Amino acid sequence: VLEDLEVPLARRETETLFQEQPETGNQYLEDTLLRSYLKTHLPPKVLEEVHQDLERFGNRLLTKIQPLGWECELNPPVFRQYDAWGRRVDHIHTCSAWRRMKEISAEEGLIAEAYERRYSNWSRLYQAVKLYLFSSSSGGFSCPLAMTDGAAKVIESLGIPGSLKNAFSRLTSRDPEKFWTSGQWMTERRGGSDVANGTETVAREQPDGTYRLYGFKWFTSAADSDVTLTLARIADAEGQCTQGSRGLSLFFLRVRDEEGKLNSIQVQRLKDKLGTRQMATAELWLQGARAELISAEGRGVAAISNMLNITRIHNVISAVASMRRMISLSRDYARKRLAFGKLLKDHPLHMQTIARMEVQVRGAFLLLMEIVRLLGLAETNLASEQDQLLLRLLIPVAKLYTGKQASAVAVEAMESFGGQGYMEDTGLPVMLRDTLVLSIWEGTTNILSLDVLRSLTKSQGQVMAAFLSTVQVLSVQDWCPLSECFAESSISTCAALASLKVIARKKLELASGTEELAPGVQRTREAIGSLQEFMAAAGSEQALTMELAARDFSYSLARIYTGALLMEHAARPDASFTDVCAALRWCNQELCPVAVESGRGSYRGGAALQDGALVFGS
Ligand code: UCC
Ligand code: FAD
Repeated sequence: VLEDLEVPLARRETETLFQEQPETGNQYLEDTLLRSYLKTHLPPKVLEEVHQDLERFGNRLLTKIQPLGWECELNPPVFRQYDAWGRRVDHIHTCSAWRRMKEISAEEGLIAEAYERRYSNWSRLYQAVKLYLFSSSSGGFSCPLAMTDGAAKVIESLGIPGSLKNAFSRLTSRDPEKFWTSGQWMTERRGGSDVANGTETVAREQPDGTYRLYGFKWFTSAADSDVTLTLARIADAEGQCTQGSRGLSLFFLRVRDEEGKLNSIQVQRLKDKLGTRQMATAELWLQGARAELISAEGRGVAAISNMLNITRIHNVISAVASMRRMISLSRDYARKRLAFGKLLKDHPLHMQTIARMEVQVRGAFLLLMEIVRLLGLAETNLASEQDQLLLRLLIPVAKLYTGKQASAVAVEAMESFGGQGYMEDTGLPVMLRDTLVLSIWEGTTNILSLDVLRSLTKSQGQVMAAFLSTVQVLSVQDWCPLSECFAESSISTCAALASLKVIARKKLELASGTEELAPGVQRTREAIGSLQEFMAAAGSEQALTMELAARDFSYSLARIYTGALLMEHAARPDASFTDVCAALRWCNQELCPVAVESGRGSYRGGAALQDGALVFGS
């Protein structure tokens, strides 16, 4: 009888016991690193205005925008190919929350801010901060915003030609009625990395000087966008096209007309994606889509690279934002969840796990801020040549590194919620899935590692000049072995690296004044030395060495530069204990993996043969 009574009692107890949901508050107010960064770098007047707006925005995100983001997840786009009467309509239906995100983006000036330049060189950084706060609540709308920003950048860099004035003002508008978003159609079936050989779309000139495009675009995200930039090959009078990169030109086109009718485009289907399901990614047939040529003929890749560099920065923003959000939730959960008689936060091993993620996000955040700071300088003609070279180098470095960091952190953070982390309706798996794409789109890790090499070898003269003037000023000739044994291309590689090191050194000099940071400074200096030795040795090796080393080399640049940034931040007079801990911990990892792997012979021809044998088992 007693047992009968106890069972329902126990059940009643369980029925009334709920695990508390992890939550975050106002993301801006809770982000101490963000706030300390802004306080350190922004001029006081700018800081005052920006602070007020960000606090307001943080509240809006929490109360209004986050629920809309979840609605976008629950109501993914639906494709309707035919109407009830059998007519082909190719309609991509998006939910009202998605459409509201578009309005909010305009109201908040999420693109406009960067182009109005109210705060001169700080406008870009301010825009990036708003996008960073918006990202994890945006229900995937960060994606079209990235491409919209990229399109605006391309148009601005062309001097805003008359024919694109309207488009530019809409892409950068604060008026929800006027605001347009853009797509970025680069990938075709034959290849998304090798765009130069993968693009088969043909452009035929029309008597009025416009073009009609014919081809198939294999991935087109935010296919509900108003306009797009895309690549195609111009056919000559005989219908012949130039193959390779030099045959590609850049086009602007409106996706639909005023009535919403597609511009001679057919939607084949929507992609069935692992994540980013809130957003429509379509396969499109261009069947004579009317378009405007906006680059010089054959300069399509170079022209669209302005877009790529912006969207890659947005990728970094999303990577950092997703890490920050996962860790904030994980932190909150640790305060609420009991295990073995105490809260998770009182289990040292659990805290170590979260602290390791925290060090990662701090480094990534500072790297992001550094890039948008440099971009802001470049856009207001305040950047030195060296700043510009650094910006070009750091964008692919940051994109490839933070993409991988974000995936690793998302997986680890998911585990920190135990089984609940795996439950769909907690929203945590959504974050994991959406994070995994960050190392694929906008250039995969390997492709961006090769882009890092491209950026080093490309502007040889300028880099050399920047290098020489910097070394003269800072008397660090000993930093770069410009020995005669270097091949031409290696010299520019070496020079670009040296300018990177000079910056790192400047930051380190600041940090070396703080005694507690000394071990970190020491480790970073050693890593720079190892990098330098690697470069000296690589200079006399075959090109294969640098290709095989490209990924580890890029990781080394990311880790060393980020270490220097963390140290700089920790060397501020009002730095906290945790700033110092984060810097030291970052520097305790292997900062120069390329030197370690090189020492193991990983980049020799023999290693490449072994790789092939290992993969194919022969
Ligand atoms: O994935 C996509 C959209 C996803 C949805 C939106 C996400 C938004 C962000 C997240 C927010 C949530 S759109 C597709 C993205 N596709 C890629 O990223 C392509 C990846 N492949 C590459 O990056 C390749 O390296 C290519 C396509 C750039 C290689 O092309 P080429 O033609 O073979 O390369 P070349 O011949 O080396 O470069 C041609 C010219 C050169 O200039 P010149 O001719 O003056 O010497 C290069 O220096 O382009 C220049 N160039 C660049 N310049 C190439 N890349 C760059 C660059 N990054 N910056 C400056
Ligand atoms: P491939 O180029 O076939 O690459 C396959 C693998 O080979 C990769 O791991 C790559 O790193 C590796 N590889 C290739 N070449 C080399 C090399 N030389 N050295 C070493 N490794 C190499 N594209 C658009 O244009 N617009 C969009 O809106 C868009 N939206 C997307 C949305 C989603 C959700 C996804 C997943 C993709 C989207 N893409 C879009 C496409 C995306 O940009 C490409 O998938 C990506 O650039 C890779 O191209 P690919 O798929 O052809 O892979």
